[in-house]
Amino acid sequence: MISDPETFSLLHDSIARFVRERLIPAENRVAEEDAVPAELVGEMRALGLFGLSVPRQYGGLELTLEETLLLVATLCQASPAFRSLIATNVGVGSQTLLMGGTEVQKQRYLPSIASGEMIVSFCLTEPEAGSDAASLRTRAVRDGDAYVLNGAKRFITNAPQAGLFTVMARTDPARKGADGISAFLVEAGTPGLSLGAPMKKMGQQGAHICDVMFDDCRVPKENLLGEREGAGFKTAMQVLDKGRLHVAAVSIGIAERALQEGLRYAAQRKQFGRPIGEFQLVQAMLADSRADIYAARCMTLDAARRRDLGEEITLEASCCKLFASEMCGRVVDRVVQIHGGAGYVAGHAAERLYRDARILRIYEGTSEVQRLIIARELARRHPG
Ligand code: COS
Repeated sequence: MISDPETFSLLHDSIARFVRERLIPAENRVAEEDAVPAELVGEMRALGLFGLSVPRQYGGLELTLEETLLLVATLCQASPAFRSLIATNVGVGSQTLLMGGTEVQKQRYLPSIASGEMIVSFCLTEPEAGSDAASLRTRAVRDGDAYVLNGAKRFITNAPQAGLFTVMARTDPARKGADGISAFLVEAGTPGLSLGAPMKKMGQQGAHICDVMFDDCRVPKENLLGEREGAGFKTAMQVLDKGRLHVAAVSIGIAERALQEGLRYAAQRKQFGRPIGEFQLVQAMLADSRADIYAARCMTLDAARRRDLGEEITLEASCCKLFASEMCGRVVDRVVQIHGGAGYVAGHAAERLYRDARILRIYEGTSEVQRLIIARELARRHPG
């Protein structure tokens, strides 16, 4: 849903210009230094990018989901590392607070999350609990006016920069599945909280992940999300419904950029005396990519509009995440193929995009998990 087309169009234009003039020229530096330069982080904050989805009363821009995803797709025409920096503040981090937090918790943290002063990380995955998220083992035991957390979280996006961690931990060991899980707001610097070294990754240099460890980490009882035990897993799943649409938008943005690279190369590169774009087998790869991107875009915006209207979109979000991330994999692969040997050489955008895109089919639920969710939702909506 676009709430105010004129204002949104101005905002979209300014982000598109920022992507073109500031972010794309900085991509190689980000990849080489494995960091987003501080001046660009400042500009991203000034544009309000960290608070796109946060309500105005907490200092954000309060965009609808459709508006947010349109901007995310545009932002992702530059290296996805830029989007990754705002991803947890705009997506899973802030949304956990918005969907499950008390008013006091929201007022305490959301303004600095919206401004980008505080980075928030979402801690669900563990070394032994990936796709089977409900089997997580991190424990939270009530002790007087606090909970004591012990356990470890894995592959946590933005953890090296985070000022706040939303942590899923088991408060009821008698319940092995989802019911025994609660969510906690743990501030960086809390004794007993420590970080592993940033992990080296296949792609998306400039975006950082690491392990987060809790060793007798005392968290005030007021930082139990929603001050309610046992609601953490469901909140995490609701948040992931939206998160999966974000990943679909990222996939659309990366694929769009890859297609532009493919079109440019096909027009410039000559073989057999002609630009390779004049050969039908190359044209077919470009045409299939455009059709793929268009389909992903239509379905993702449709699901976002439905969510904006208050519909439950678990099935649709998984369809979009599955289709768009697989689509992006196909597109970047074709674009490397169009580039031939040059597409395999470091320093070319096609080679980087190929590596950057691989994680899309894995994080926020693998393609296999999305299929499982779609099948379950189908069975639920159409009982025998
Ligand atoms: N919205 C609201 N509630 C939800 C929900 C959703 N999207 N998905 C599940 N729930 C609820 C269920 O209704 C169930 O509640 P009841 O017991 O009251 O019925 C509860 O949560 C447990 O759900 P379920 O039984 O489906 O849990 P499973 O252990 O079978 O796990 C999957 C389901 C596999 C879908 C889940 O573990 C998952 O999404 N795994 C992937 C994790 C992931 O995406 N990780 C990425 C890292 S985080 S960035």
